[in-house]
Amino acid sequence: MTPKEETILKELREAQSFKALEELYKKYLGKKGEITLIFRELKNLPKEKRAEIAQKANALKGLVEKEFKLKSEILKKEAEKQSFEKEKIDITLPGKKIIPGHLHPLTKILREIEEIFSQMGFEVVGGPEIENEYYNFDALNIPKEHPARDMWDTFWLKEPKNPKSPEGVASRPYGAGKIQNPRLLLRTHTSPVQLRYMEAHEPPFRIIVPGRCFRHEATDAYHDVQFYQVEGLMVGKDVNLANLKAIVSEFLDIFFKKKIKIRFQPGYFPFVEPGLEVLISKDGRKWLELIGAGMVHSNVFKAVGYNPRNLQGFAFGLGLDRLAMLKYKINDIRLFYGGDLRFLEQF
Ligand code: YSA
Repeated sequence: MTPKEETILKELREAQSFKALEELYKKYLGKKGEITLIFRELKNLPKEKRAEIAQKANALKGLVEKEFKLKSEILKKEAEKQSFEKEKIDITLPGKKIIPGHLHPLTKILREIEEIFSQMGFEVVGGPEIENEYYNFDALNIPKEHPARDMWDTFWLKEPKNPKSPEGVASRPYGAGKIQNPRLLLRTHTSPVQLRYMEAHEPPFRIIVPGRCFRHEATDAYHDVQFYQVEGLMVGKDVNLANLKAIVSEFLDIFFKKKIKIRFQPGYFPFVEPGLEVLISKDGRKWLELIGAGMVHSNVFKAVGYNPRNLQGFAFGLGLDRLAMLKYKINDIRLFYGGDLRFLEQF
């Protein structure tokens, strides 16, 4: 091996990076590389020398290319090794815990309720949270100056200045055309949906209406400004109070998976006659009001165009939050709406 060949090989072997190796390749075999120039100069050499020089140049070129390939492999392996070291995964390290989301306790209870009533043949229907005075009060036999309106402290909505403006139209999308009293409010109970359903359907039927209600009242452990009710309505020819009692107590027994102690007592709601309240035993001694109920008043049937002589129906409004409180043994309704994860993560 000539000293020149030795120098070139040494340089190639000592290259520390791909970049350095590339530079060397350029230096010897690039367009203006030293070996390339030898080939270019061949034509200027005397004929007798050409063959010998060409042979030597070819040998040198072959040597450089071989060494270049070899060194490239070495550098590639080293780079791979380094990156493996860097990206090494320690499979013995404890993993990061992924906390899955889950349903809100009230949603769970809601689904259970829907399931039970569905099995009893009830259809689940919905209605608007923004209601008008007609459905929330008037058509439920609670006209404007009726003292019973005080039972439902109401959040009234501001009227749009121009009812024909886009905001005005958008603010009362529900049946505003035909009603006499379109003042808007946040519904105080789910009972208005009774009317909406009856206007559009013929008996016999049985429905439940789960939904959010709003009341402008002071909060305490059992009252909040927003809460959920589940309305029930069954209308037909022979529906009677015994049916109401049977359905309510059957539902509660299935829901709590044991025989539940309940008490029926007279209650007053203008849209039923007779009216009653269902109380449930909190701890065997104290009683909690859970449901308002009764037989649908003839004026309600008249408001939806039914003939009250041919029909009877029962209805009830159940406090879903209170049911959830009893099931989960929670002593303050406001915990459901506080968004405190320490509370919510327990379900
Ligand atoms: C009565 C007769 C019917 O034919 C149909 C429905 C009704 C119920 C009626 N619409 C009503 O709202 N009655 S109520 O004011 O007594 O409320 C019914 C239930 O909702 C209560 O028993 C209670 O469980 C729950 N509730 C009422 N106000 C609440 C509340 N839950 C939490 N916070 C509040 N502020």
